[in-house]
Amino acid sequence: MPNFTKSKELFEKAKELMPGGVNSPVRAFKSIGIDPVFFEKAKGSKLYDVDGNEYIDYIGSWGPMILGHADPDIEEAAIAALKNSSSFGAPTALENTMTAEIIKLVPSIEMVRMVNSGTEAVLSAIRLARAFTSRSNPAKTKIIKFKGCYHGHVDPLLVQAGSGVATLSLPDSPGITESVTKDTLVLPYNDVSALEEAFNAHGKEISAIIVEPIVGNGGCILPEKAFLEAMRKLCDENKSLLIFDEVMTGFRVALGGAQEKYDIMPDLTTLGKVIGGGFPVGAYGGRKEIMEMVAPVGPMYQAGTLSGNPVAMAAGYTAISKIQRRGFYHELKAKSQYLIQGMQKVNQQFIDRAMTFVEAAGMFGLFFSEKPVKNFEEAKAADTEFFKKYYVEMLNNGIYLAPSPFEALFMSAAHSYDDLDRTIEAHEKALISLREAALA
Ligand code: KE4
Repeated sequence: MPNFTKSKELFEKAKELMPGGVNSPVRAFKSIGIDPVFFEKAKGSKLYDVDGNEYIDYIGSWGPMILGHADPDIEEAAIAALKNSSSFGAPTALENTMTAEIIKLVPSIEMVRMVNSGTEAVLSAIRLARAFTSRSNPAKTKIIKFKGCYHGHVDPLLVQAGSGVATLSLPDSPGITESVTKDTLVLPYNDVSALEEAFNAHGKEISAIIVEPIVGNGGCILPEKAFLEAMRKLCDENKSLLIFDEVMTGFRVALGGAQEKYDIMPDLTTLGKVIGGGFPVGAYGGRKEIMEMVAPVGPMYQAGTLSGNPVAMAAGYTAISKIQRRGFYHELKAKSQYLIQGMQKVNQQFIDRAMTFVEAAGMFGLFFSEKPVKNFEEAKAADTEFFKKYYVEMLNNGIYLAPSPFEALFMSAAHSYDDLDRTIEAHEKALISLREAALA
């Protein structure tokens, strides 16, 4: 049982200083019901907490650390940029280099704007979609999103569905008014008929669909190809825009993201995480005719003091250069599959403990459920209570998973097969311990 003394002391102090003692809610471990761990350093696939405990990391800072922590090339590039000043608030050649690379790698992007977070990328893309579609039809104000998809803390998207399928939404957080969410429709994921119904009822008013093309915020949930194809078709028929929120899937599930994996071209794409190499970076991009609506070329306003700053560009460019190495995604996929197969083999001893797994190369997930999870309702129906107990056992065994059943897990190039074997052993130890506890 690891010693968490210093983490607990720091957390008690942190709770006096920051809401919940954290700078982002999920880090507080609230859904698990234990205190969070404070970390001191990380290298490759390993995390080291303030009490000296070592963990194999499957969060990777929620996606950015696809090369592993403290990548030496990213460090070197960021330090070199830093020496020339961390920010100019003026154009730099590095922004040309970085944006040219994103345009080269993301199939649907012809022009891109750099911002400072995934949230900022999404709120800008939503504003841009409405600006673009309302030119030809001012009635186009509605946005479709899906239950279980999270797109950052963007007011119009922090909503829960009202009763029924394609209904207007209610704010999911105080401080957000109904006037902001009344144009948001929330539909079930992987439900083509609900999507068709929504367009039948509101097609003329739908400005855009925004979707996680592989869900990473409701647990890891794969799309049915027909679902993505239906979105593309309905948007074309109704002159609505399709926005792929690839903040998590971009450069994670394939070099060209989910749009390359499923060969579906969105009109706009949002990016983040991997493209920052661990620094605050987001981006939104798409067809040139849409992006030229953005100021100063077009009338849609969006701005940012540190957007495209040289340190983040140097780190991000190094990251998206290194992942172009031949076989990079093949290796990530093989590691995720190896880990899942090892855990499934262990599960044969626990036929009373059903588990399903999802693999999407550098992203994967697990549910304590009998059958594969296709949408958020089914994710919620999985044994989330058992997940909490399992989580604590794995943490105590030195495995750092996402502290919620409604998150994805992340593989990195730095994970070794020894890490994976240790994780499989920890998985077996956790299930045995929990079976013994249940029988006690
Ligand atoms: P950021 O503003 O956190 O950079 O990105 C928001 C965002 C947008 N779109 C998708 C698909 C995302 O997954 C995210 C953020 N992901 C969460 C993890 N579930 C970040 C972790 C956190 O909120 O602390």
